[in-house]
Amino acid sequence: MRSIAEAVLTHAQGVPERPALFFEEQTISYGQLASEVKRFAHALTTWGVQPGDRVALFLENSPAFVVAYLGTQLARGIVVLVNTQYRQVELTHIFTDAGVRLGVTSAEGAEALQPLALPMLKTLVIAGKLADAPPAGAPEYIPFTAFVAQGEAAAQHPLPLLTPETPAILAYTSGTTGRAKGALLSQQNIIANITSLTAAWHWTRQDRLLLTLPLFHAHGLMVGLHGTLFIGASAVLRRTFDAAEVLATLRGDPSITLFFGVPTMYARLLAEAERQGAPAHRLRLFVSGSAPLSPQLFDTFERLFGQRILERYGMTETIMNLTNPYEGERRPGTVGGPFPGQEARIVDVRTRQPLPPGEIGEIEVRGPHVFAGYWYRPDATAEAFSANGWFKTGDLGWCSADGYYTITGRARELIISGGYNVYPREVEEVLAAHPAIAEIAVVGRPDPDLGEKVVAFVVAKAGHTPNAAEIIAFCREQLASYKKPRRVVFVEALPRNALGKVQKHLLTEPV
Ligand code: MLC
Ligand code: AMP
Repeated sequence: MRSIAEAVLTHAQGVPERPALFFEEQTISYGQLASEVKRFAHALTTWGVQPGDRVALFLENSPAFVVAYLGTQLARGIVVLVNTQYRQVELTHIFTDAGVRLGVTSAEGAEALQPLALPMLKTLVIAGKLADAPPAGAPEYIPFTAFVAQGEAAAQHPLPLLTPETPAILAYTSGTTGRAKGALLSQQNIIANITSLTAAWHWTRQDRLLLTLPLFHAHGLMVGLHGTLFIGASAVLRRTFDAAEVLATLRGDPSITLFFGVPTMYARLLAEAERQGAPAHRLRLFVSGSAPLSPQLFDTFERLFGQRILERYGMTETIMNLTNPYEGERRPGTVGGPFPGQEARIVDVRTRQPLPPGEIGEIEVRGPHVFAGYWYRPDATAEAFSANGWFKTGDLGWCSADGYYTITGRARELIISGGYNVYPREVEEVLAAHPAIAEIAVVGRPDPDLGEKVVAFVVAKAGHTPNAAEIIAFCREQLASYKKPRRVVFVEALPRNALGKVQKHLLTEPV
């Protein structure tokens, strides 16, 4: 199998009636999914998509997302993933940097894109209710169904074959500077990783995943959706996560066997289960990742749900790296060891030499799952690798003598809030432009629900008295809402060292 799209076409030939996706009232079989995907791919080629062209998905979870995702790859386009919370700063950067020609979005998404100057973007395929006709100068709109129908006439032409090297996904992920970089993943990265992952977690065709994670990030897409479609299993896809609804589904649907979530989802499930009682369920596996799962959450979950959560560790550039065992000890507070066919090690941050068990250093990984590089950023790509193809994750940790990795911190400045990454620098850059702000420092603080929350320390400009609400609103206008400060602390000055660098560890807020 060389791609997830090919896997879907193969399942469609062998078992066309088997359900692939359940979404709201719809049941979509492999046969139906494959024919929609092929039509979408043909429609793209008819429209003029060339191999390597970037097609952005700026879309909530829905079958249309899955069709457009696989269809784009089948037509040899590169899918650009876009979080639906992104606003003008992120959208302008991603669409421009990736040179997106065609976008698939909702009517609301089209509204968010319209005022931005995006000269490369020619057309938007609108899934859902069509917005009013676009104003002059804005991209052309085509309704999703009409677009897919254009593929009908071309359906007899063969589609080009995907090879392992074919670029598949451009996923933006930030770095130490405020600007996100596009991590380019190939079909080989995807297939190598999902082959290891499905084997490690004993994923079979009989499994049914309750999928409430967003499809525009690695966890929902490259673990949840890829695993399901690769193996020929099924998923109950939800638009969003809602703790009460998930509990009701676990209680009422004995066919669900798998659930994957970020720690915030587990914290909310537990809070809800404590209110209404834990459901009797038939799941064989709960997986957590994207942010640290506390041993306390692990224990309480085991007590209430009778299952030890399997924690794993991944990253956009590498998809999944480390996993606790399916069989064997799932050790709380650790992320286990490398998936089959992949390698990991701990190195000294300065010398880049491997460290013995028990010593803290940076985690490096290597294998066929590791991306080729950042989109048109050879400098950043070179910096991301050590000698001999080891990828520097930027995460700190140690490995026990028996091979379990524990993540202790991050070499880069990063806040993980509810499983979403927030780079302080990006928020600082936006807020530094606020007319009443002289200086700003953004940090992460522990939060019982989100794991970490965004807090801003602000020095007001002389003669100005900004309030927290207006600063938060200013941030929300330009950036994804989850990046806004949850708390704003006004200070006289920021602590700086002799070189003038802000010493964030000295920032303290009044209780
Ligand atoms: C939503 N909000 C958040 C937030 N999510 N604020 C901080 N952190 C978050 N994670 C804000 C919204 O901006 C909004 O603010 C308000 O909360 C309500 O929005 P909502 O859409 O109703 O949110 P909710 O349903 O509560 O979302 C919580 C959540 C979601 C946990 C379900 O954050 C989520 O799906 N997280 C998963 C992210 C994920 O998939 N990460 C994987 C990345 S891949 P306002 O002000 O607008 O009302 C990766 C690699 C790997 O990391 O290893 O997996
Ligand atoms: P992203 O770049 O959005 O893919 O986020 C990847 C980052 O999420 C990693 O570099 C880690 O910092 C973090 N992460 C993922 N899984 C875990 C985990 N199980 N425990 C701690 N951090 C994690």
